Amino acid sequence: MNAGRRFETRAVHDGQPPDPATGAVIVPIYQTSTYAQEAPGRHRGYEYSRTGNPTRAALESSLASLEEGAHGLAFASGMAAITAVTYLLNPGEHVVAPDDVYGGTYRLLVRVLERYGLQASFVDMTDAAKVEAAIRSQTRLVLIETPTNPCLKILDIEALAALAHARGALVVVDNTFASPYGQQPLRWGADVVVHSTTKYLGGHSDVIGGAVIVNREDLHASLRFHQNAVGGVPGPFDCWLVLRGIKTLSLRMREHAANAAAVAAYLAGHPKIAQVFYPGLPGHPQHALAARQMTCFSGMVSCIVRGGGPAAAAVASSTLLFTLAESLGGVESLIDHPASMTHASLAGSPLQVDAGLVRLSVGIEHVDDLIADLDQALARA
Ligand code: P1T
Repeated sequence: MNAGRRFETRAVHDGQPPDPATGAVIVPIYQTSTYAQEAPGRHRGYEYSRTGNPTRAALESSLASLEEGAHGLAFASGMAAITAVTYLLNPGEHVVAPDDVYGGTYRLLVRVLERYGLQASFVDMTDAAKVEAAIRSQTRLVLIETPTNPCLKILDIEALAALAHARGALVVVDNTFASPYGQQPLRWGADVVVHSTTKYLGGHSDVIGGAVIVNREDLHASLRFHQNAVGGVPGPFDCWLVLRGIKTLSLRMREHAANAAAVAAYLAGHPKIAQVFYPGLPGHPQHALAARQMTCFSGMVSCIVRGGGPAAAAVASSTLLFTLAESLGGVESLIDHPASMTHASLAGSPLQVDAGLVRLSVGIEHVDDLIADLDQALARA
């Protein structure tokens, strides 16, 4: 690891030296399930690909470097990564999570893990007093998502970590929306970082993956044990795709953010838009915190369309360049209607999202074309 080097350099090189066997400049896809042993138990560090694979090891090392952590672990999806973190908990323990959170995370905590004896509370984490009040003696984990999905609230990692640690809870940050280019949660006191690598890290909408990054050796040992014991690992080709995406992460994030800032400014001036959420806008309620905590405001923009659900659905159905689809973080722009798509699992719960909300994953196309596309879609709505 080259801790002294800049992010852009580490993204290209760390974990990815030329292959020692052949000199191949790109880490090979070690498409193998198992490894020959010289004698029983005598091998070159790899026994079986659920336990370890050289392509996955390269990705894990790259991820650790990007997040400035000691250890990275790769998983088959973002949900598999979050699930792996919950293996740190025991029945009867409690999680505090944001009231604005990815629908799949809510579904996991409430509809799966409650059956196994875990409890979860969802609170507005922009208010430290509400987090303080939600923490119980059984609280073992404070799960932070920042920016939150889909309303892009910015949560103060340093302040929440101090509060959680004082009460004996671990702090996990889902850093998917910021990417490691935009924010390094371990620096602010987080114990664990998770990612859906499906998004900005992969960057090309062609792979599903997840990651966990930690510094603490005890957490690493437990997570590594469960990664192997439970088995939600990614295949070598998927690891290779994420590794390739990582090399251009900084270039893409700068372009995503520049385009998103222009799109947010355009939407803020549009008469059919009631409210815009983008942490880079000076009017965002946590803009000052975002400017302090983030090194890039990322490419996600959400807005409330006047006229509620039907108007929002009409806009989402009328764009030509922004593809109507779930997910985010790829080079191509996507548009999402959270209430009926990514956050449909919150329907009927206290966390249900506003039907007038539209979420944009702003890509790296020319910004004039993106704004023209939104302009024609809003004109039709
Ligand atoms: O889809 P998967 O790779 O399993 O990642 C789940 C996940 C975890 N955390 C956050 C913050 C996420 O946004 C996601 C996935 N989100 C979408 C698919 C979406 O469109 O919001």
